[in-house]
Amino acid sequence: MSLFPSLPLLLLSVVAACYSEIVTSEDIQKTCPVIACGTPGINGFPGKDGRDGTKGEKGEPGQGLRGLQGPPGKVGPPGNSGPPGLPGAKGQKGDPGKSPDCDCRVAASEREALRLKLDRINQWLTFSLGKQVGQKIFLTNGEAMTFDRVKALCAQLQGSVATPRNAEENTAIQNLVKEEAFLGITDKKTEGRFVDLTGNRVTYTNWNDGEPNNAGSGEDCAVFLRNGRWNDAPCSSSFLAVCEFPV
Ligand code: MMA
Ligand code: CA
Repeated sequence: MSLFPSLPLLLLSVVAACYSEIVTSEDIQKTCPVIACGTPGINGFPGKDGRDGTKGEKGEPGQGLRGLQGPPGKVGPPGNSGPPGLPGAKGQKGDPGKSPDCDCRVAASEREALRLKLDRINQWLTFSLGKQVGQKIFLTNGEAMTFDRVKALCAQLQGSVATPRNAEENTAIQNLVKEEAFLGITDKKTEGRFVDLTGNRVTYTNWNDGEPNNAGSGEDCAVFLRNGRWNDAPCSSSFLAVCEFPV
């Protein structure tokens, strides 16, 4: 709004006010005939300052340039560890493992270790019993029993009833036993025809004088005598169990 149009109005107002005051002063002087009037008093002192006005509204921020942002502060100390998380999802199924048969390197080393161990055990047995002949060893548990039980016992141990094939093996048995023992030789099937447990006729024999004689009610089993020679005797009798095993 321009100031120019209002200036004449302002001046007019001031003039009017002065005229009015002058008139009032003349009126007062004109109404003084009754009361003895002195000269007008001087103006009093100005009144006290008025009370402070109400606080104004907050001004707008200044126009000055804002300072640059300072460098980041130091890293604070690590916080406390949080609670354990929830279990993860189940993983995928793994690859199929190798078959034991395929792990030949380990199996071979284990086989070699076992073979060496068995060789040593065999040496201990041979040293202790001293009855190994070639690739065969004769062993006894010291018990006397019927032929059928000896046969079953030796088979259970993956062996067979002692069957000397030559003088050397016969001597080995003689060095092992101190009592009469069953041999793996019978003539059950055909009297007088002695065969081994596989049914083959034996080529080596060492019968005692006068044997085999099939004495009494029948003697179908071969028995090793203390002198190392053989006698035919009943299979139902009990004699020492001696087995032979391949080494
Ligand atoms: C016993 C018995 C026979 C053997 C004769 C030898 C009396 O019978 O052992 O088998 O042939 O002795 O004299
Ligand atoms: Ca006899």
